[in-house]
Amino acid sequence: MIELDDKFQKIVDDIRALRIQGATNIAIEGVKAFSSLAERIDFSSLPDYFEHLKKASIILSTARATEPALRNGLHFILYELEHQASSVSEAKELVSSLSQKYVEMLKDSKRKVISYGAHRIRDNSVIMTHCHSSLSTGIIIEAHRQGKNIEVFLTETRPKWQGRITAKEMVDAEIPTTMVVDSAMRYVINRHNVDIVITGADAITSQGTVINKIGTRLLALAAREMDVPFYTAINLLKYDASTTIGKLSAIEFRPPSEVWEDPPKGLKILNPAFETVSRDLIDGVITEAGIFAPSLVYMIIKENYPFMLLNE
Ligand code: RUB
Repeated sequence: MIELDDKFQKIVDDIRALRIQGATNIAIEGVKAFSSLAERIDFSSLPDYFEHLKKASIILSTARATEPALRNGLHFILYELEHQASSVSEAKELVSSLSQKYVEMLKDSKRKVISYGAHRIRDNSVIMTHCHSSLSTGIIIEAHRQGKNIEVFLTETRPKWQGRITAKEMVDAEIPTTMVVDSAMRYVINRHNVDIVITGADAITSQGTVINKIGTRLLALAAREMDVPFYTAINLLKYDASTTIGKLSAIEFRPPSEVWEDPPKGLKILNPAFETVSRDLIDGVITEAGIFAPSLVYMIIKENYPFMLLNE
């Protein structure tokens, strides 16, 4: 175990406890924390410095198991440092510009996802979403800003209530919004003329399977039953490169106490944070490279982000 300073440990704890929440925010705050740690620590030998950074990167990337956008950022910074720096001081000079570059890639891809996604929303639409995804809320708010008449239904998202973050953003933007309990998601699609479902995602695999908050597949199944198009708003920096070589994406399980703090003795509680949505349930992924079928993801990654395929 390495010694971590309080500043770094605080970010790791905030990510674990969901005080920093949503894949894009986690990736941005995670790479910033990594870069500022890399500037603070002192080692006379470059291999020792890199060894320390690699351990720090593992601690950050395992704070939440299902967050490839953070993992890809840390790999990107470490890979470039190892290839460009020949001393600790050179590495320290480089690290902040590399982390800024990755943060800019995340922000730029988010701007594009929001712009393309907003085009997809028709005037007079009823939109349904789940959990809190800054890409999905960005799309909805942009469509509203463009003067489209829209209405939103959202789920509360048990057990951590991320739907409330989405609800506040929608209400602040003055978008007519209704919240339901998670188990009412099919009811809403059936009875409230939902035109389009848009959710975010934490990860996408080489086969085009998307991973997002638990409940997302149920929403996709309900949408399919009623022939309502289901879209995933995702920047491709969330590609899980380990799936290219056959590994399975990890699904994070969180503490049972989030579901019930004081359960009766002997009760087992399962608290999966995420679940998969197969590509056949997804009409399109809304990405920075455009809107396309999820099965095309590997080809697009190869063209746009070849560095990710060096990770594993
Ligand atoms: C959040 C969640 C979001 C994705 C995408 O889960 O599932 O849909 O992270 O977020 P949690 P974004 O609250 O457990 O982190 O679109 O902001 O990247």
